[in-house]
Amino acid sequence: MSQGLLYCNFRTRTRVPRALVEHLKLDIKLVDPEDQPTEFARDFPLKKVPGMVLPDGSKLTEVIAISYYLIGLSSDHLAKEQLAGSNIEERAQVLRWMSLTNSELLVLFAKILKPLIGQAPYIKPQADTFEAKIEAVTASFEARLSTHTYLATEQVSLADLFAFTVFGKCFENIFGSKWRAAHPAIMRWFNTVKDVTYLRELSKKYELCDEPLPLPQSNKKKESKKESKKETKPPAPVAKAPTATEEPVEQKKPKHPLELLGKATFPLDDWKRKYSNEDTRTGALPWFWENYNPDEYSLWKVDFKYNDELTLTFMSNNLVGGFFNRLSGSVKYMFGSLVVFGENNDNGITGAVMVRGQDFAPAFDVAPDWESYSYTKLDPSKPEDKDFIGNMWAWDKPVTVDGRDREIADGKVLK
Ligand SMILES: N[C@@H](CCC(=O)N[C@@H](CS)C(=O)NCC(=O)O)C(=O)O
Repeated sequence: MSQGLLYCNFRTRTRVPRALVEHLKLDIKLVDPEDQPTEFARDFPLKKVPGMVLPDGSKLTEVIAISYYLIGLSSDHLAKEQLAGSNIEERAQVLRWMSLTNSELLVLFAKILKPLIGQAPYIKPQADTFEAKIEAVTASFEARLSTHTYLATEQVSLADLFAFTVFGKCFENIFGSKWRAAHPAIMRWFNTVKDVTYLRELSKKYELCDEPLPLPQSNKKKESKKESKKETKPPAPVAKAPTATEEPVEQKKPKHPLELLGKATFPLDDWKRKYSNEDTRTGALPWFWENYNPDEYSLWKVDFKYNDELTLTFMSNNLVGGFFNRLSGSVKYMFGSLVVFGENNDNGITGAVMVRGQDFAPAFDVAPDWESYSYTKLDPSKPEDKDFIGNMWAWDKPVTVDGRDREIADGKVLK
């Protein structure tokens, strides 16, 4: 009998549970909430991952509880003891570091990141507080790791696996090279844990950023204006602290750079409706080629750069879903589709996207992960490029990659 069902996707808290299922060879069904949205919302009204349905129908939430439950299912006693701790002291230390990672490090990371990627307003005093708090939290990791190889015990435990996935996200987005140089013990530990089999297979290589993500554009301007006026202006009256309902002036959204190109004659919204409502080959595509205006829109082949790090096809498709979500700020200037070709543990991501203007960057660079993809301009006057675009938008034929015909396993449309 199956040992249960685990809802997981690309989000950070699902990585360790998924790794445990794979490495402990548990008979657990992995389901993406997007594939069973009704059941997921019914069973997990908070709609957070990970969530587990146990064989008796009861529900389990919280990454720490789920991780312990999964380990408990394994018959591998050595692995169990190593990961969860072999006595009460060790188990308590594992829980301690997992909890600190989950409720402090990861939460502060999200609070710092969201304003930088446009998901929350940027309020400087709040941002400063979060920065100070995350510095204090990471200082306790640095202190522990200055005198010990691992976080909780003398071996790699669950705490290391989980903290690794969270630090990985921090290094990609907010802890740049300067920060990392100032935390040598954390870096030594991160590089040691990186090679643990539990993580090697499921985690993509984290691309450590040099510089943290920049402040939102409007804030940067405001800040430098303030700086230059500092000496000439009398002291400003004490500013009223922003309340939840009161957006500071700085929050005004900057215009999208593609707005400057003016209104296009090609009716993008009509095209998106046609694509959704009509048969792609016989209805939508003929209309598209009749109306497409290459002076207004360019067409791009988009390829994921790290196909050899992809594992399950549904996870690759989630990656595309996440990328498209992060492109939402530009979607009114874009249309396209990326597909996942191949099968589990041998798949890749490619596709065709149309963007306003002749450059891909202004449309794509709103997504923090846009540089994980390569962009090659397509010329629809060439039959092979035109065919590629049609195939990527119709999904009805295998795609040829490096001379191999690969079946399309899944895909997502950006519209
Ligand atoms: N307390 C929960 C938090 C779970 C959680 O927030 N998961 C995030 C992904 S890392 C999520 O599903 N967020 C979706 C949302 O908040 O709507 C736990 O520790 O597992």
